[in-house]
Amino acid sequence: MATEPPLEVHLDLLSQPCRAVHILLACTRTPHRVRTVALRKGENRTAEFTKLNPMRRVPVMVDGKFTLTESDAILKYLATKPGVPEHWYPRQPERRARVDEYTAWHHSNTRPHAAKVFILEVLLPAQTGGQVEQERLDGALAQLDATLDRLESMFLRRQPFLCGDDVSVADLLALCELMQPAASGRDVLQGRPQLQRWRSRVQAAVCHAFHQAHAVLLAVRERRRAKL
Ligand SMILES: N[C@@H](CCC(=O)N[C@@H](CS)C(=O)NCC(=O)O)C(=O)O
Repeated sequence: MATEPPLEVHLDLLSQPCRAVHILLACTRTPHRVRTVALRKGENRTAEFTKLNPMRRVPVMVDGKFTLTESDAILKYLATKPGVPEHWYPRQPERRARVDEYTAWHHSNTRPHAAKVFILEVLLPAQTGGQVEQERLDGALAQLDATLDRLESMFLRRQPFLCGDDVSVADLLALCELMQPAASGRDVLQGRPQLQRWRSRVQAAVCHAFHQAHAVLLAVRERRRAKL
């Protein structure tokens, strides 16, 4: 009998949504194979990868004949596989809707605002060799601050995790995004004890998977520190 090819994920661990997928796969012990797509080498622009995802973005998941893009869709697909603990993406309609509520909000709030800080502070200076544009960075930090306020006052108001009493895919998307500015040594949760406690709870819930997924990003931080 022919054996099923393992589920494949195309990832670059310097990418925030890719790390969320990586952590979920590790925590749920889903058998899979990682295909690394190094964005800095332009490996997302090859003909082969473009065939897989014409948008040339990671993450991409291939499960047999089924190819899926968009981290949100991939995380929810993986979380509904048989045997995966329910808390990642609850079945009960209201609880599931709470996760969907956050993930819908995430892509126009936490994601662009944290990513902009990283782009201005790390990516653009690395690409152009220029200085950080302080005025633009201050603007980005102010936008991120407003998003962090909302995370505290809305999503974490009465519960330990963003969408309830247990960790879900929403926490993975959020934390991986908020970690991205750490590449410059910036802790965006500094001075925010409520969010710091949430981060510790998520890290404890996913344990070694967090460190595995973030090792590459934190190595960037260490290399930058060594150059100072
Ligand atoms: N909405 C997509 C965004 C994916 C995305 O923006 N991926 C970035 C890395 S974080 C990428 O592949 N960028 C390559 C490029 O734009 O050339 C998701 O959540 O999966």
